[in-house]
Amino acid sequence: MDLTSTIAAISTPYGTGGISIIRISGSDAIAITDRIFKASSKKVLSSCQSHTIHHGRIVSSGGKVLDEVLVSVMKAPKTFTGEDICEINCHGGLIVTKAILEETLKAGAVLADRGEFTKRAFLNGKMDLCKAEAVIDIITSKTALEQEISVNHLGGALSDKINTVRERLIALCANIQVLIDYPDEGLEDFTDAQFEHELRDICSEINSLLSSSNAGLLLRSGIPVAIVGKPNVGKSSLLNLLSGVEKAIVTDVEGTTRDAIEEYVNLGDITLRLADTAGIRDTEDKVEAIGVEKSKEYIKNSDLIIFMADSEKPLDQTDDIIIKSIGDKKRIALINKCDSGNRVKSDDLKNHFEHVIEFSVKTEKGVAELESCIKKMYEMGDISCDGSPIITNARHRDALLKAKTALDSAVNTIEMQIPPDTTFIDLEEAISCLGEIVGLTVSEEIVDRIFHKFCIGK
Ligand SMILES: Nc1nc2c(ncn2[C@@H]2O[C@H](COP(=O)(O)OP(=O)(O)OP(=O)(O)O)[C@@H](O)[C@H]2O)c(=O)[nH]1
Ligand SMILES: [Mg+2]
Repeated sequence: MDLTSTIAAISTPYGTGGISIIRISGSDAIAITDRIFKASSKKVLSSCQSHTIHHGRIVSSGGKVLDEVLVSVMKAPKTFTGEDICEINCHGGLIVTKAILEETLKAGAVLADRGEFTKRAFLNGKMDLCKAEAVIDIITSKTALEQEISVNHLGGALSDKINTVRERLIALCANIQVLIDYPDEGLEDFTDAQFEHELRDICSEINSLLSSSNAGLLLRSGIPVAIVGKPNVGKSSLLNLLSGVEKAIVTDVEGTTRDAIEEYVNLGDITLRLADTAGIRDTEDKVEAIGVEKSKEYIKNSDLIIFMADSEKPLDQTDDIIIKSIGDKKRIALINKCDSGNRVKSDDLKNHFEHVIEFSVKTEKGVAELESCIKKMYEMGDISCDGSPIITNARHRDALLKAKTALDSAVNTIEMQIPPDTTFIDLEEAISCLGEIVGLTVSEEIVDRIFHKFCIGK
């Protein structure tokens, strides 16, 4: 890509609006704008300070006044693209906006390609590839939550995580390199056991990033919510009702759900990653016991807990234990099966729960109240998608999967008692895959493809 040209484009949506913005970026941006802009102050923009705004008129090459405008001047390097930028704020009519763009082209700018401003920001080192992709995700996000995740990525949450893991792999490789170069010396602080421990730890970091993505469902994310309660209170029935799919098996047998089941649920603007967990109780059954342990793990990792009680049976000690295990997490209590019982009262739970809803999966009583309660908690900032990075992008996921394959192969090698230096190639492969995500080792073709998804003017 030619970085020496100065580019221009309309950066606001195509159509009529209150104002439109024509953005010009490149080494001649200020000189070009000076050719078509007459400031009310009579100053030329090239003599103005950076990050200032100026009132005036755009005058065509034929001497015709096209519009009264505000022009902002931002000088490199502290700009979005890292280059000099002028932005012309004109009145929002389509004809006038296009006419001004035409004038910038006549004055020496070239029309920007799709995403070229952001691509220049990437090529000029203003942002890495994850952050650039976050820009497009913010523009295209359809829900408040998607937007929140993208802003989080733009802030560097994902890049930081990837870079840290990548640095750790590079350190491992450096140690191996020393062992290869000086086989007789050995490294005091780098035993085979330490190598294996570090390698496994890195694998689990990558696995946790991967588990935040969900292959089939185009990598959405949501607020992690766990439904907990004793066996048979109706947890699986609730998951099926809210998700609209019969995902979890429902029977009147206690201990039906053995393993946690997750489903995505859309509540208007927000998405929940809802988990149905195994009913918690003391059990001799080995499989069920593992499920119970997993339920406790889910409580820890969720942002909101929906505790369910069964109104056919009074609360007992097991309910108390479950409520205690919720700790200080945000919570809502549902008294389910209100259609057939009334042995649990709201007052019984008021001490532990600010929100108690009389509920029935069968008649759908309380569903609207539950939804509005969750929405309010989200809007108040009580619950959110957690700050840890979430993989929402298929390209990132593919690269992580490739890194995982390479690292799994390294772990296999170690398990076969083969010395760590033989894993060097696998580790290098993983480093390169992680580099692809942040754009350190990515091919030009991929960069082009990514930025082509952008709209013109961004
Ligand atoms: N009357 C009535 N029955 C319900 C309601 N919700 C669930 N049930 C019944 O309660 C039984 C248990 O439902 P599940 O959804 O399997 O309960 P669970 O909490 O997932 O149970 P475990 O997986 O064993 O922990 C089933 O027979 C359901 O049909 C309700 O609102 N009213
Ligand atoms: Mg169940």
